[in-house]
Amino acid sequence: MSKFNRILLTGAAGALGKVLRVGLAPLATHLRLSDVQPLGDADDNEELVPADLADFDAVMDLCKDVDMVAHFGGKAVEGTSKEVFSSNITGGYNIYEACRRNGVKRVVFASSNHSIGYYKRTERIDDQVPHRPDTLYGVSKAFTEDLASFYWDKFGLETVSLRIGSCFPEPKDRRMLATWMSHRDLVQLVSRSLAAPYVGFHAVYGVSDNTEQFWDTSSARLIGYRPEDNAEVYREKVEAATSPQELDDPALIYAGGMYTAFPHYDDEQT
Ligand code: 15L
Repeated sequence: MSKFNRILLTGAAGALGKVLRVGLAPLATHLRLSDVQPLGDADDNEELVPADLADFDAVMDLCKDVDMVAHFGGKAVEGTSKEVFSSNITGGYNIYEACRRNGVKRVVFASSNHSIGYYKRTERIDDQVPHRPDTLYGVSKAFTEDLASFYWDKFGLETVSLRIGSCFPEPKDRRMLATWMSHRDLVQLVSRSLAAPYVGFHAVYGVSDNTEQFWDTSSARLIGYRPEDNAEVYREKVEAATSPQELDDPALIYAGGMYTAFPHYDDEQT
């Protein structure tokens, strides 16, 4: 796979960021790592640049002399409107605008299945369906996907948008038997997204080769992704540890699972 001069990884101290810090190292001469959380000590090929994504000047500095960005920073779960908008919407805008001004070629964006969470698990959806976000968090991911599409059409800045299912060491519940992506498959998907010769604006579903699947994953195959893991090997363990859900439970009906049943988080603040 081609070697880049410099890749920026945002969210490098997060759960997936830590996996990619190791997994992407062979792809770049310099791996620039950023987060608001501590990043530890720098390895030989690493540059540590702490930054708040809501601070445009800091993000401008972050994106200088970078070939491509793996944007995994921001809030990774539902939150209050203030939290989600500042880290994911302002933060997403700052990344795209700083990439444009710095001439960055491509962003690999950690979107989420929650941008389309209100489709039912019985509907076979592909990457072309309209967004149906299930939370403010999902709305922020849908917003950044639209922003990415705009930056491609108007300014020629490419994006692969990864609608990640559930990326954990192992599936934790019955839904994740369909939505799970292993860490090994994550590294492959991000590597392929960085290395593909042409992507324009391209959305893909980030899941392993699970026997049970909610989404049409063919757009990921177009960029060479061939997942190696399958959640099925965990089925017995997961089913023994969890009870089946009621048939009218939204967490069972919709692909977004329990996120579709979350309240508005601002209500808890008042
Ligand atoms: C996500 O987008 C979250 O980041 C992750 O924590 C999981 O909740 C995942 O979705 C999921 O849908 O399982």
